[in-house]
Amino acid sequence: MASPKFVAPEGMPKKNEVDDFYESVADADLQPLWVQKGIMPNEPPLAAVPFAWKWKTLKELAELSGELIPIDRGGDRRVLSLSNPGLAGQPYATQTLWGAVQYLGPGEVAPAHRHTPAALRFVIEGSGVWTLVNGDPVPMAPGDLVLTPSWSWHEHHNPGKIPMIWFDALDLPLARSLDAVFFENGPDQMVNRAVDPISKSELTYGTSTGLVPFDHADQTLFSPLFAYRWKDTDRALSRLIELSADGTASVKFVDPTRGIDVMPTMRCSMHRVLAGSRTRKYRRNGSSVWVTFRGSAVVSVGEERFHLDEGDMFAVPSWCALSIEATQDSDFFCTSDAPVFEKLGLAREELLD
Ligand code: 1HN
Repeated sequence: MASPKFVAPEGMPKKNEVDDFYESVADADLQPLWVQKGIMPNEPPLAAVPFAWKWKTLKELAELSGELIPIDRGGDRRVLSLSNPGLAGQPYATQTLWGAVQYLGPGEVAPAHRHTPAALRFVIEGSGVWTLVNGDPVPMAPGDLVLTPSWSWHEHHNPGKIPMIWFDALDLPLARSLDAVFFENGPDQMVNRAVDPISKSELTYGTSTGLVPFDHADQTLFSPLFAYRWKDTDRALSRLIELSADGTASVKFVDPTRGIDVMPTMRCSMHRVLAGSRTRKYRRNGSSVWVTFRGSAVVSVGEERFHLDEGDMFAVPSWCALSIEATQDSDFFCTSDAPVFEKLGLAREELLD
């Protein structure tokens, strides 16, 4: 005898029809919005965590890498990346930024290459290194910011007697997430040249404040000035802090021809906080990576508090409140993805005190 057939009452979906529907949707590689959870959260669900790396450890391991690991084609760069413990083992400091220490021993060369991710160096210690940026030799010294913008050829040379350690930042995680990464090795033939004390880029764009060549017609999106010298940064901060009411002063590194960020994906800034002073507490979306260049301070990032000394680095993930209280006169280098957020109309900021 045939089993009785139950028919769903008028207006009620038939269970089998619904099941069949979901199966058909999945088979068609589609997904209904109404079953998604958390696709549009009230606030960014963060993976990266506030985190600090101590200089003592960074330096010890960078030096050890110098003893143990050769650099040549293949390895190319002796770099230890800041790996945010919230990012599941990825070699990234934040969701969008690569941060690292790079070690170049005396007599060593990191060979030429270029990539679409933009990079910058902030020098922490050492001397005698120069970086060839698109054929222009740029000497490096502590406190200097050196740019190697997207797709610019670069190679690092240490003809000196002592090692150099610098902080590297790249927009690599961002570029990766946009499927925008391209990479190319340069010729194996090393350049071996005398280095001018001042790069062509600085002679052209960096010697007189507010003056750039009359016929400047650069079509690139990045600053044609590749090096920002510590003596200039220090002088700007010293003068600003004279005028400051709260013992803090900040400068932004800009393209001298346009007054905009040095590169389209990374903002660079330097912050001075005098002993006993505290910066205002704010949070922004987008993330940043910081280097304590000088001094010591207590920094609060989200729910965390870190005691920082010279060389210590820290990551500020998106939407984590930040404030810095100096215990000694302190200078911090910072790089962030703020230009991206601003250009895309996604920037948000909240002052918390
Ligand atoms: C790179 O090219 C350098 O040129 C440093 O010094 C760090 C990290 C990932 C990919 C490329 C450099 C890098 C890098």
